[in-house]
Amino acid sequence: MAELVYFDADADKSDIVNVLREDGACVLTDVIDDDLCSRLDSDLGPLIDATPAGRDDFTGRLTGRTGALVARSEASRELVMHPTTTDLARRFLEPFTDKIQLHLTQIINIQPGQGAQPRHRDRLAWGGYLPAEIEPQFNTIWALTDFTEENGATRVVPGSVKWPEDRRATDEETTQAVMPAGSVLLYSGSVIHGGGQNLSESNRTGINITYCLGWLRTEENQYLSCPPEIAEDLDPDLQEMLGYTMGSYALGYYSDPTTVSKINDLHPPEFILGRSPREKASSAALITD
Ligand SMILES: O=C(O)CCC(=O)C(=O)O
Ligand SMILES: [Fe+2]
Repeated sequence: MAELVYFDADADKSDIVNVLREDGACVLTDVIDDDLCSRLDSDLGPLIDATPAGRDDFTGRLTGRTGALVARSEASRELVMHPTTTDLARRFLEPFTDKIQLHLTQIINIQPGQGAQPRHRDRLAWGGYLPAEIEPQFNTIWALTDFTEENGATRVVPGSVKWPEDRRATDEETTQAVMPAGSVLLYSGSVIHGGGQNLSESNRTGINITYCLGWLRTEENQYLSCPPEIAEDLDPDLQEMLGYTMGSYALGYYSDPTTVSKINDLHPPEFILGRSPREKASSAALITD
């Protein structure tokens, strides 16, 4: 029978990363305290109530999905920048990138009666063009309610990261990320998984916060979900996670379409937030002479 590994929140990070590389998923229990859980509840409750259910069987016709959590919820910013998960995200993706970025923020509220989401690999968002050796993504689903077998705890196929692309998982090879509220499921972009079926009478609410390689296009367009007039008041580390810094010497500059600058027309993203870059990338990596 398939099983996930469970860690305490303060477990050794290299042990966690090793399990993620082998199994593609694991759970950290009791990572956030009751105070943050209740601030998340009060920020997100009205958003959950106002969100319509999904448009098809993949997003779930009885599943509410709500984005733009950085812009909409102060408490969510603490999850996005949680020191444990961001450190793990960096370590996990470090073989493939200098920088990571926020890929999406999404409340996933699975309502009673919702069937299981089709199993999938999140990396297919990039259409299958990425070579198998490149792991593009590090995902978290924070449990805002308890995640139980009955209410649709995320289904995961441990070890499927190493399978050929066309191998399909059986139910015996699939387990569920059963965990108490305040815990977090960590999983890669390559592991087969999906939302569970909700046979209970209450909602299963998770907060999906995912990170990807700094040089890829993100699922949630962070510049539109968190535009400069909101981003300018955020912590610089969070601004960077949203993509408001250069991704490398060449990636991510802009020009102001209303004027041609007399000093330098190619601006780093920080310029629109009213500040200068904290560091300057070197052109050395580009040069082949
Ligand atoms: O809600 C869940 O447990 C997983 C959702 C998921 O995998 C997705 O929407 O891509
Ligand atoms: Fe997914």
